[in-house]
Amino acid sequence: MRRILASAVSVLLASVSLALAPSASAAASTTSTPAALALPNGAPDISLAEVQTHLSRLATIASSNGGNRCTGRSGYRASVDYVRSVLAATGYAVTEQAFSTNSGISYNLIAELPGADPSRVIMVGGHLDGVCAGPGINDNGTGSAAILTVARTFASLGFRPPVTIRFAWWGAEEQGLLGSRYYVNTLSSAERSRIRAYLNFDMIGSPNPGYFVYNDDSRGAAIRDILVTYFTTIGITPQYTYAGGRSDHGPFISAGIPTGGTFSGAEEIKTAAQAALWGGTAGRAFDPCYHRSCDNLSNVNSAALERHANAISYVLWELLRRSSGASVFETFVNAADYSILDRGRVESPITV
Ligand code: DPN
Ligand code: ZN
Repeated sequence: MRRILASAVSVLLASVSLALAPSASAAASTTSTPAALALPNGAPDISLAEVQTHLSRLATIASSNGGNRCTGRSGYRASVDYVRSVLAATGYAVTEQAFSTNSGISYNLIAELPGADPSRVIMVGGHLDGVCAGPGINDNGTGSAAILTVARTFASLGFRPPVTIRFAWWGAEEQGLLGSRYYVNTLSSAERSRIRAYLNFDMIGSPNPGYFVYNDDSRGAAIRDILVTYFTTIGITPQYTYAGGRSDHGPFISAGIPTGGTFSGAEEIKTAAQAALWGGTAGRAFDPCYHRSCDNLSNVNSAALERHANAISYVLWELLRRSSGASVFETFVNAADYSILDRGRVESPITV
């Protein structure tokens, strides 16, 4: 596993550095192992076990803080402290952004992996808060834990991505996207224009799961298409969802930043056609415990969580690949048969 991740990244590193040192690619092609356990585009596989570890820590935080992790209460502060400490132990410099709400002070957490070109940033985020009615495990412990695992996995590769990857855990989503809106509104226009894409993950382990790809931002069409390709490649037929006003990518859409994301469904009822596509129970909500006290660890479908968590890695890797410059990749792809560098792939017009 380690070796395979390392080989996947050595391919990326070699391709990034090719313009400077062509011999690097030759070295990589002779020493690398084909990325058998990597995702179809060579992206690092995300450990379900690690996602579940973070998720159960969030569940414990809820149960020891009155059963919730909601804005203005101790369970939210403890959630921030947990994610922050994991990131710090991974070597990230973490920024906390405090803002006030009618329910009290809330916090956004931001951490980044600096890129070779720091003037371009890809953001990945989800909300860390939950409702006060329950522990908020599917909504949105799942997205929070998966993004944390992606942040740790990408950091463990020890590479410098071609552009900066910035991870965000938002506060006060449940009060109306307050954290993400605060973040976007307080960016200078120069900072805003550095953000080339925002990827959002909110509810990705629903117990009667769906496989939805956001389709609510025309600027994010290329991101949407990457995610559709990912699901199709792993044998799942995704459907589009129009979630724009309902999660933290909303403020980014309003700011003109390309967005995308995946979703496993909330209170809506799974149709017979959807059950035929994805399994599960027709006529039942994707998440019957949505915003309720039963949104606990048993309210998560681990297969769905693993697939959606891997979607994060896949889309991030694909955007990094595209941001490195096609000519560099094409030169390298001739040297070895790695699935990571699919020369025949149709390029999207997105500019990162
Ligand atoms: N965040 C939840 C909500 O605000 O209702 C559920 C949701 C997540 C809805 C993602 C749409 C997309
Ligand atoms: Zn949510």
